[in-house]
Amino acid sequence: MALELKSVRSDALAVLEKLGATPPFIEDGGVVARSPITGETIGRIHEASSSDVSAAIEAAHRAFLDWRLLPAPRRGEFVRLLGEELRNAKAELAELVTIEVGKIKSEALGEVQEMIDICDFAVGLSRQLYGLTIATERPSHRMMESWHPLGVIGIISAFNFPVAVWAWNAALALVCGDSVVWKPSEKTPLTALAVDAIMKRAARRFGAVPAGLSQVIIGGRGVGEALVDHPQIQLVSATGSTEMGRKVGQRLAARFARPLLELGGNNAAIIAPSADQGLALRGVAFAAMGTAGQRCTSLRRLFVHESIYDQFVPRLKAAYGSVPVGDPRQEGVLIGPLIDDGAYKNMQKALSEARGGVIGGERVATPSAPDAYYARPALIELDAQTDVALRETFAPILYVMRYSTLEEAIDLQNAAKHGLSSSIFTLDMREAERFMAANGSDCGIANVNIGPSGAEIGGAFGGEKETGGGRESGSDSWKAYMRRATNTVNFGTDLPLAQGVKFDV
Ligand code: UN1
Repeated sequence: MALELKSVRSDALAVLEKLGATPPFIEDGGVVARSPITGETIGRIHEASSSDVSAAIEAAHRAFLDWRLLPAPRRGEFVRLLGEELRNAKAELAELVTIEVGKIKSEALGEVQEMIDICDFAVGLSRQLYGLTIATERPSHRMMESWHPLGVIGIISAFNFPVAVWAWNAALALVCGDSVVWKPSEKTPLTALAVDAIMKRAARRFGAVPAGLSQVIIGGRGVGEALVDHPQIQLVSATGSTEMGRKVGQRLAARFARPLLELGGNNAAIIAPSADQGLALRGVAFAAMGTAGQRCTSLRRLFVHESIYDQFVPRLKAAYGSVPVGDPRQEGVLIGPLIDDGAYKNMQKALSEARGGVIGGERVATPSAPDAYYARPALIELDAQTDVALRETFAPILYVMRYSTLEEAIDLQNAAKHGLSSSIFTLDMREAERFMAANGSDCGIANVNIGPSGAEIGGAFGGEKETGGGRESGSDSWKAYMRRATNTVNFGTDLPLAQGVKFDV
């Protein structure tokens, strides 16, 4: 069946205007803002030069010097206003996310809600940037830890969460007393410019925001490299491919700057014999097909116990066969387009390499929009976990395999190079605990009876191995955005040295 797609360009321009973010489009060159819904170009945007990047970072550094002195709860008040502005703009920003990334409405609204949630979290945090008091070995001494603002934080974000990942970083960094310079994916410049406009509204309401505190630099790899290499950037939080993260990590290490890497995932779920199969089916369907398989937490590998395989997998296949693929603006559609032709080609390459029973994967015809790429989600049954299943393909492909013992399933799951997210569906508490134990899942996220995607902001988000080791968002992730000072204070009249050392002059 062919899809009839209406142009999105005028809707895009109208929503940009509502957001107060109509960019000065240029005629030629620059970064192309397009919509995957139709493949149309919405406009071209000036790409930052290396001197633009330096100027932005230097201004952010000057802003940091003032911002770090404002009491943290005052900084929290600014983030509270940002959260309020995001609430006001939620519907419009979500519409723009749908237009620029192709997310269905509910997921786009969820992404903006994730921004609001992290703002709320950061506001509370602004009164909780606690350090420890530590027992000392010396009389009349006190030891403590102080947490201080770090500096200018570079944020490199990916197309698939074009605004939420910025918010995870920016909301925390701002309450921690840092300034931020953001390089969004070159595939999503418009949502970034819209967020910048929202940020400016919050800054006007707050009043005392130093100029340059939060900036956006639009561009490709060169702009990212200039950001990573700039000596005034203290931490780079980068979300994207492992290949990109490896380069970013090495460049930062060369100048002893901090990395916070949130790279790919090749996430798995285990369906155990005792699983509530109806619940597991919904969990698997959302995690594997939601966002057209383009989340770093998307489910890509499924291990189903041999005793229930022949019940569970046919039900899953039926869901794959009937899931509505189409224009994400349309009510009822659950799967929108892939981001671009590159994503579609990678998907087809993986499908042609996988030998096994494949359902789905075919392109949905879009005669009125030849540059739009819609594909039916693919489910591939494999006899063994082959190389293609161990590679992250950023597309709606699910590899399904049988297992016989939990040990075997955990080993298969942990065989991937990435270590982001994982889950088990079981009603057996021994299995659930074994999965979360030290010799269980080796991922940063290990869930029970929910899929691997769709995390809340309250927990630390990130993963091990080739996922890069970074943690963003909730829990104590804020510590990455601050520097720790250990303070030892002597309030006595003697000077006892630690470890009993004598040095009498
Ligand atoms: C990402 O895909 O980079 O857990 C982030 C989730 C979302 C965030 C995904 N809250 O799926």
